[in-house]
Amino acid sequence: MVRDLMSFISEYDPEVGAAVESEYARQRRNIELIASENFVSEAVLAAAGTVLTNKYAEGYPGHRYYGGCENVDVVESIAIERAKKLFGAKFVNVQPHSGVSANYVAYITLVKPGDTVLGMNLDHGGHLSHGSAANFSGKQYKIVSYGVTPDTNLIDYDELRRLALEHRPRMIIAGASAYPRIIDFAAFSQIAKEVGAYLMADIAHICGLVAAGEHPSPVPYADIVSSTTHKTMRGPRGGFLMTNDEDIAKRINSAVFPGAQGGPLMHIIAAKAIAFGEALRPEFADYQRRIRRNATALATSLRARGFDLVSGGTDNHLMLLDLRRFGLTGRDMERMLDSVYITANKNKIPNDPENASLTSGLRLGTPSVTTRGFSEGDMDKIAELIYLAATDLDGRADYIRSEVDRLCAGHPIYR
Ligand code: DSN
Repeated sequence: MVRDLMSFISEYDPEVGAAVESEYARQRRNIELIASENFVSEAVLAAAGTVLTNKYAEGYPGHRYYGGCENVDVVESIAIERAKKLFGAKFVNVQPHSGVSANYVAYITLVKPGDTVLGMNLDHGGHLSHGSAANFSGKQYKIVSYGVTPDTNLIDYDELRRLALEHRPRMIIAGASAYPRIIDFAAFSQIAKEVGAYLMADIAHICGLVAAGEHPSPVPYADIVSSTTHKTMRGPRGGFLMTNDEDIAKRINSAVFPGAQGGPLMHIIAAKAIAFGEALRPEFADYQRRIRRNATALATSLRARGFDLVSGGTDNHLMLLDLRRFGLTGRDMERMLDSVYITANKNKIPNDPENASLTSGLRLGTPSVTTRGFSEGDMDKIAELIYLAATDLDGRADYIRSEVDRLCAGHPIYR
């Protein structure tokens, strides 16, 4: 199916078609270790390419601002009901176009510009939208940042509580995009309650793990849970929001539309519905278990080869390498790996001496390779290839490429 679609595009518009075909070839050729990426099923891919892209449907099922919405109403209702069942949430909004859009809605639902918000420091593993100065969050709100302890690199819950008591934030954000350990949502909730703050949990990275019970769920604790659908969740690119509070649910709905967005992307909502349906099947829980096992195996094999891991390892789908012992920056390592067909991203480590364009760290994740069917044994081989790239790229580049080729040929995508 994927090939047929690409051939169709290439015949119709060779210029765009050639770029799409090259990207498909890159995805098939490379070992993908970017922790936030994945390969969707053919059904999710097909749904994203349906005629639903033609339909305007501002509003919500049964209450739209346009005629002809009877079919997209069915699709959106299926997506909502499946997400509710999957996460045990009372109210779900599946319209946010992305994770940042979902977070923006959480802000405008719960806080006013100028309010104090306590979020995780970007350099300690947080996300741009948790208060970075370059993002709307850092520009419109008074941000206080918490982080990890220097000795363990684990979230410092004592310091979090101290900051909350000192600054009395209106909202606390729990969640991260480069934190390899379990997040204690119950502890966050206790602190938020103590200071009378709203709790927002951003599970964009760990969504699939939460759905499968491989990471504790924030749904019983948080006023709003925001997420993407495309990372560990393995759906189309997009966002969604959950709450158990009926009043907050109403405020979320009007904050999404007309507050922050116009027409929802109904083709993407169809793809989200399919992804939530896939996640309700038993094999999805097995997939999430394998993501974690592969991450643990990769972390163990990298440590055995002398790599330092921030916090010493991983509990989830990702890990953060501290490359200083190898005399490399994250940018060096990202480029070196790219040249041998292994894809990863540079990332700051806590208290990083390098700037954001260089960084001392590299983030690695296992959702994509696990989707391809890579096993724990393959993780040791990947660790070996990363080690060879870091220590003898000139001498071993051909060997690394041939091993990447062999591994990827054994686990093709979209057969
Ligand atoms: N860009 C995403 C990530 O890579 O984690 C976060 O938005």
